[in-house]
Order: sequence, then structure tokens, then C-alpha cells
Amino acid sequence: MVEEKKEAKKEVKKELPISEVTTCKSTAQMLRKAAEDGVETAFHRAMEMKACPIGADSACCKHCAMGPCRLSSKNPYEKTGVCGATIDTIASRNFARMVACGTASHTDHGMTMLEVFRGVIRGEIPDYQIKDEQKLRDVAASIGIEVEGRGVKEVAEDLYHELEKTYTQVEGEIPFTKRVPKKTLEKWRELGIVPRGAMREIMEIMHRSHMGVDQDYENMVKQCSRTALADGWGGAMVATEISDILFGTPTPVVAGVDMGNLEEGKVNIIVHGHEPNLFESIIASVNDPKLLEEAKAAGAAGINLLGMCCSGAEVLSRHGVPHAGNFMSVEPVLITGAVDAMAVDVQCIQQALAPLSKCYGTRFFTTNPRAKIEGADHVEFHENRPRECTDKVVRMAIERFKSRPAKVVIPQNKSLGVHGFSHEYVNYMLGGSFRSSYVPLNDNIINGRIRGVAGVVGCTNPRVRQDYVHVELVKELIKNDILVVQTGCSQIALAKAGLMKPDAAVLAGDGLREVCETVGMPPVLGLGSCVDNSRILIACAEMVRTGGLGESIADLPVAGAAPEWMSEKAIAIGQYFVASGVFTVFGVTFPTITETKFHKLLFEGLEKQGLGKWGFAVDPYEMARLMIDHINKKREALGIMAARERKLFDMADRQKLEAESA
Ligand code: BF8
Ligand code: SF4
Repeated sequence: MVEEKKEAKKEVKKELPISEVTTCKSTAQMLRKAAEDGVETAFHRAMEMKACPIGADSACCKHCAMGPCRLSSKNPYEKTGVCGATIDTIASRNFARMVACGTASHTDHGMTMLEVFRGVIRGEIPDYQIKDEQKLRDVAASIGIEVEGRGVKEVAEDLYHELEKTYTQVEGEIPFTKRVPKKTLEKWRELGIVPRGAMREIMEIMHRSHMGVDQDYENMVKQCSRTALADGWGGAMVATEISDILFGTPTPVVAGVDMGNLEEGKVNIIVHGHEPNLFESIIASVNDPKLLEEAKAAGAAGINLLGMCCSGAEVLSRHGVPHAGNFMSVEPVLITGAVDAMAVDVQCIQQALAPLSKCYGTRFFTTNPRAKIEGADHVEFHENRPRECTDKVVRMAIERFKSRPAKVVIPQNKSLGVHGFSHEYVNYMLGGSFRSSYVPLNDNIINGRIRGVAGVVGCTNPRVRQDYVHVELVKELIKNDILVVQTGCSQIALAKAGLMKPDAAVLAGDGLREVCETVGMPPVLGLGSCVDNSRILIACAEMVRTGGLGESIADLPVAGAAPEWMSEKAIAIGQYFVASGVFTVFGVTFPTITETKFHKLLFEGLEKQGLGKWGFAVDPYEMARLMIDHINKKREALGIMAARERKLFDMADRQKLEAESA
């Protein structure tokens, strides 16, 4: 313990240029406190450790012991690895492994949710119930399960068996391909990229990326698409749908985001990670009168539960639980000294959190058998007796509250916004309860009030100024009448910036603003966590089905971006959007060398095959330009550019009239 304290407190050499590394006020304030306290964060470590340039270009291979081999980024075809592997083989294999890991993460999460569902419907997990029967029936019907006149149990059992195929099926097509627009699915079949089952695809991609197997980058990219599609239309979609069925489908809810949600007089508990079951049970624990009594007896005014990262984004959307910040704010939030306990499960949990929490006396708990951290207390979470774990976390938090060792400083920033726009709610919101549909959305796109739709998602990363790229990009998009949908850490960045409020419509272009004001919605819609990117896929499928915007997802005037990505999951998400037909732009860095055939395939070739394509830009305005150009190109192809031009002409006309009469 003493050792670890020393480690976290080791001398910080250079001074961190705080305003250059973050635009989040709370994070900046805590980074100033970090300097006073003599602790370091990922911001400091990123400054001290330059990214490896060869790795950044994906020009190295360590897939066997004849290597590791290192090619030249400047002259990528100058040499090969010892086995003769070219730069295209090496980079595509590395990329494939990222897709494999990202897909494995989402699908394992989804599989956990499916197992919980099975336990619930079979009466083995009494703590959770089916909360949303309608959603259960809708999901079942969407994949061809008979629902008319059948009981919940029967439908649920069939749904479980059908969805299990998402993972375990060895032949055929995963169940949710039934939701894919016909023409998109035909394209996948033609290219041989329809996923069979996630386990099969991940196994095959690992095999193909072994030394001496698939050494044709085009063939490898096909398996990247097939695997990634088993994530987006498979594991991630199962995670979203089952979580909605068990815990409720989100509808708009007003909630606060940022560190100002911490309360000095209360026991503060943060849940950070990804799977919603831990959070659901801790919500039950903090509302337990017995535990509330214990908190009061310890001198606290109550128990204050907050989320971070995706666990937080999910319950922010579903229940309006306040959110303390995104990925790069997790270490800074510990520096407040106000966090009595932090419980984590899987994914995006930086190892540094364990020693850092010791510096502040924060009780830090790992809960998932897949994700232990050396030096952290492990209190295992079991779905069939979840309160054993979550009650213990709450009790330990109360203990820490009683003897808070460190000085508490809570940044006073808090931004209220509307969250929880599920695809179902978008349907209802635009169409009303009697004619709920995507027709109004499509109409507004066709008549040009809305130019298109963009998904802006993903992480924050200490290699770029935190939140800056997200916020500037989204502002630029809505200014150009592009409706923005969001998930994950990006959603939190925009929430902090105040863009999740309906009155943020003043920042939108005239057309989008008019639509937002008519409906009473913000120009930026928060959909939840990263697995909830599947909601964007479903919305895209619905836009195609509704009609007037082409026959496949690739025809839609839509685009995606992960401006500050860092995780392998982001690469899997990017690849499933690209394979689904969406132009997807990443920031920060991209693991290819521009002049290679592999790069050209991802950035141009896939689109020629009828899929989407990748894009890259570091600057938010350049990123927006790429996305707007693409959306315009799609409008052009659909023959709906004219409507928009006419509208712009009307607007110019109006402005002229106004100027003349002034
Ligand atoms: O799945 S956005 S930093 S928290 S990877 Fe991680 Fe990235 Fe945040 Fe959630 Ni998504
Ligand atoms: Fe080098 Fe080939 Fe081995 Fe990779 S697989 S380390 S390129 S010899």
C-alpha cells in the first residue's frame, strides 16, 4: 500500500499545460489540484511518453518469434518482415486484431446481459424483472418470433434461444440481420460478410491473423467487416435490447452532468464501467432505508450515486442518474477527495485508478471476475445475489465518509440537459403517439430543413485536448442543419457544453432550428452508452424502410465520427458502421500509412464496393467539412439537393427583404 502511494505520487517532471490538454473546466481545476497534491494522471503520462511512431503507423509486427519486425513508415514497401509479410499484411492483421478485441468486448458484455435475461425468465435471478414487455414483444417480432396471443414467458424463452445464436451459431446468419435493409443485406451476401455467430467470427479472425495465414489484405478486411458486423448487429445490439427489456427503454429525462453533481455533505459513490446490472443493483442499495439510516448515523445528509463513462451514460439515459464525467475525467474526479467509493466492472478502467484512489482514501472496488486490478479490493458481483456486492460497496463508502482523510474540493460545474432518446422515442417524438413513425424525419431531410444526420460518438484521449474536438465538431454540424445523435463519452462532452438542452437549438442552422423548436427537442440527441450505437444502426434501417432516402444504408445522407477515440472497441464500431454503409471519420490518429494499398482500401475501396468508407481528420472543422461534403454528395445522388437549395434561396430572399425593410 505504501509502495503504491509512492508510485502514484512520483515526481512529475514537466509542468502540464492544462489549458492545452482539456477544455473541461472541472478536469482543469482538478489537474491544478493534482499539481498541488503531487499526483499524476494520464494527461501527465501522455506528456512524458510520446506515442511510438512505428506503432502509430501500424508498421510493426510481433505475431511470431522470427520478429518482432519493423518496416519503414516513410518507405513502407522498401522491405518486408522476416516471413515476407508486406506492410499491407502487417497493418491489416494488426487492424483485424483490434476489430477482434473490440468485438469481443461488446459481445461478451451482450452475452452477460443475455445470461442475466435467461436467469430472470427462469426465475433464478429474483432481483431483476422484465420491465418493458412491449419492447420484449417488439424485439421478438422483429426477428420473426410469433408474439400474437402468447404469454411473456413463452416469447421470452424463444427470444433467448434465438438471440443466443448471435454468439454460438456456426452457420447461417445472426438473428438481427433480419433488421438490415434488404439491399444492404444483399450487398453483404454478395461480398460474403454476413456474420454467422460472433464466437465463430472472432475465432476465425484470430486464426487468419496468425503468422502465415491470411496474407491478402483485401481478404482480411472482409473478415474485419464480418466480425465487426457481429458486434454492431450482434453483440452490441443484444446488449442494448436486453438491457431495455430488463431495465426499461429510455425516454427523455432531465439530468445533470459534470463534477458539480458531487455533494460534500453526502456519501458519494461512483460506478464506472459498462454493464448496467451492477448499476441497477447499486441503485437499489442506495435507496434501501436501512443503508440510508446508516449513512445518516455517520453524519451524512444522504447517499449520492453518480455514473461515469458508459455505465454512467446508460443510466443517465435510462433513469436520469447524474453523470460525473467522461473517460479523461475519471482520475480527476478522484482528486476532488469527495468520492467515498468507486465501483468498476469492465472496460476503460485505467489501472492507475487503483493507486490514485489510495492517495485520497477513496475505496476502490473491482466487481467482475474478468477484471481484477492489482492492489484493488475485489468484491465480486453475482447476478443471483447482487446486493451482497452492492450493499458492501455502500457500507464501505459510508465508512470512508466518516473519516474522509483528504481535503475535499468539488468543482462547481453542473450542466442540466435532456438525455434518453432511444430509437423508439425518436419514432414517437416526431410522429406522435397515434402516427409514430420516421416519416417526419425523412420528410424534413427530403425538404432540406435537416441536411442529414450524424452520429458523433466515442472516447476522450489525452493525446488531444479533451472535449474540444467533440464540441467544436458538433457545433459545426448543427450549424449546418445536421441533426446529431450521440453516445458514450462524446455525449458527456456535449452535455457539459450545454448542447443537450432544447434551447441549444439557437446554435443550429435555420432549418434544423425550426424542426427542434416545433418538436421541442435539442439539436443533439443523447442515446446512451457505446453499445447503444446499435440504436443508430436501427434508426438508419428505419430511415431506409420509411422510404424516400434510397434503398440501402449506404444511400442515406448520414455520417459518423469518433473525434477523440482511443479504444479498440472504437475501431470495431467504426468498421461496423463502414460495413453498414456509413462514412465514418476518426480523429487523433489512424493505424495505417496513407500511401499503402490497405489504407486506400479502407478510405476509398470499400465505398466502391457499395459499403461505407473511413475518413480521418484531426481538426474538428476539417472533420465537419468531410462529413458535410459526404452528406451533400448523398443528397445529390438522391436528387434532393434541389429542395435544399431552393430553401436556402428562400432564406437568402428573406434576409434580403429584411435588410431592405430595415
Ligand atoms: O465504450 S466512449 S472511453 S467508456 S470506449 Fe470507453 Fe471510449 Fe468512453 Fe465506453 Ni466507449
Ligand atoms: Fe515478422 Fe512475419 Fe513474424 Fe510478423 S509474422 S513478426 S512480420 S516474421
